[in-house]
Amino acid sequence: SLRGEALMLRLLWLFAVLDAVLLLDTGMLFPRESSSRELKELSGLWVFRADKSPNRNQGFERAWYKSRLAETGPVIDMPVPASYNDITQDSTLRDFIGWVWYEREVVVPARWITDEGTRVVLRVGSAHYNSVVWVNGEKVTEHAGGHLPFEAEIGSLMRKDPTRPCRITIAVNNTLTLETLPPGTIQHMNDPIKYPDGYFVQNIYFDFFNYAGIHRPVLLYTTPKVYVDDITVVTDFLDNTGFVRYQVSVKGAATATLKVTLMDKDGHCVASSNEASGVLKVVDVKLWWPYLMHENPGYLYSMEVHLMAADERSTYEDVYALPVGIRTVKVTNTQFLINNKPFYFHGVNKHEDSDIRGKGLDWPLIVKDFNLMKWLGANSFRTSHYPYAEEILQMCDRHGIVVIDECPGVGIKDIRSFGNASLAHHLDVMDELVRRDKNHPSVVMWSVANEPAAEMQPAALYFKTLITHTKALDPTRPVTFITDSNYARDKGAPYVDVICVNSYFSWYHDPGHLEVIPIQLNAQFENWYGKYQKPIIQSEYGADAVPGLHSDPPMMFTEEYQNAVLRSYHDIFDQKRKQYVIGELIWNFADFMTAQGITRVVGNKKGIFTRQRQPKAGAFILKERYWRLANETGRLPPWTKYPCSL
Ligand code: GCB
Repeated sequence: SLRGEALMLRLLWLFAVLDAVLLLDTGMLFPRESSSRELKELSGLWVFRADKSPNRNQGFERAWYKSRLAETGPVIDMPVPASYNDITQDSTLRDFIGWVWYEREVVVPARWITDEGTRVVLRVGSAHYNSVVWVNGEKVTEHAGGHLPFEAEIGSLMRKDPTRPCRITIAVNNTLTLETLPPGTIQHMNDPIKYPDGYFVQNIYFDFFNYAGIHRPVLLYTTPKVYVDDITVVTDFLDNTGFVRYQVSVKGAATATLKVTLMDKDGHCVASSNEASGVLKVVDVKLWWPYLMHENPGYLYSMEVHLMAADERSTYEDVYALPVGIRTVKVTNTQFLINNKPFYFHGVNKHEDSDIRGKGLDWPLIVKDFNLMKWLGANSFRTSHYPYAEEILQMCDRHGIVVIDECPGVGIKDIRSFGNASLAHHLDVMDELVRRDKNHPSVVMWSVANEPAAEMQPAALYFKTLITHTKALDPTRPVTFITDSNYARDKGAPYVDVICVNSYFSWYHDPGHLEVIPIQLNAQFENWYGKYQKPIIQSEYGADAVPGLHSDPPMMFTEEYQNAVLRSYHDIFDQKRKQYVIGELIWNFADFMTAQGITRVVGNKKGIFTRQRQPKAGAFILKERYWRLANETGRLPPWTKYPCSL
């Protein structure tokens, strides 16, 4: 029958794409407690010292990791997670470039040590930028790149001397080079008339403060020696049957017995299997829907994987539960489809940024931001300009906030950053990002870069390789890269599924001339669509507004001017969204810190909320619009339509 054929095709597709997602050889599952796994958060106060020696290398020369940090010099308290920059009154620490050293001693339950069948894993949620980690003076791992997690098994090391506490030392260096992501350069100023001896600065090509330190939780967790290393799910549905194609990878033993159970929200088993890979069929499926697109958004099942194995010494049991949202994503020439229904992105661009803690993970801030996004009627955001904390993506899964997941490929402006070493690192970062985020239903698209100098000749091959690689890693999600309004910077455009354009008409171009917006914005859309016939998202637009600054007629930097820019853009969006424009993301959700410069007044003021999350006038314009768009495009049943306030 036709339906049978469609079903067969679905299943074949699921199998084909899952094999691609499995190209990665190890997992990076989010650490979760279970009946077989314990977890110890190391958030709180760490011991800290910045290496202010002229070559910033004294810590390595004198092996600071060999003993307590307090024994080799002065130390201060440093909270983790947090950027270290804004914690003290010392401007040399705020603007520090080089290695900083963190240390923490931890005592673990005795059975973690005595039970040889237990793995103890040290996991750093993220640290910016290069990190080296020692346990009791022995190096256990290193990692290049902020914004993504890394881990090391440290059980055997701890067992060497079970009587003493375990000393964890982490050195972190925020120096950027032409081959890091984002790229940067160190410039030595050798003119003795102008600069002190040995003076240097770091140049960056992106517009946010280069906050550094341990930005996300550090923790220890245990698993049995035989354990669930990774799970990959790819979902689909036909009529009211859902399909969860999954693959579990096991480490530590050649064979293991598995039991995979899919539970609904109420804890009822809806499907199960005893295989390491297969398809779970869910009758009367409850799909994962975006916020404001359905009366019950963000529906999550829980996939419980239960492993049993044995060797000559012992038996092992591991349990891991993965939240699973069943949904599909497709792109046509003019539309973005979620569960086969057109989805219009009415959302924001964010930063991980706030007073005092900088880029450190902060639960009150996270929850406040979600409340603000929901108040605003935002159904989506882009993780400009780097991967955000997993904890944030989990919130998105649960609340149905759709995510464009961006890698830290921002500020690629120098031709030397298109070389082989840069590309190799960029590919690694995409691997790490896909490995970490592949199972989030909220993540619907990968963004490989923001505003690279894509007019340069080597960009064509660079982006072809990068985008093809990303699509091979994950054929289930579209890929984009973010361009600015310069049409010459389109070298990546032939390979992407969706074109994302940032533009600042009447701001960086024709400053003060609001009247140019309609003509220039219209031309922008017509040109990009005319050339590529791909759907377009306005991935950034906006204007700085210093809160409380007013003028009528509007002048730049006032709240009225920001309002006027928004209104003008919205008029054109309303024409084009009936055709091929599939979304609009304001720049920015909130004001954020940047490097100091003559165009920034204590940071970037394009937020519609202040850095303290209070609304500027523009927030109310956007709120009215987003709720109107939601009512128009969201396909909410009439009885759940929302008024303009919650
Ligand atoms: C952009 C960048 C963003 C900046 C913004 C601005 O195009 O993508 O990082 O902050 O413009 O305000 O200049």
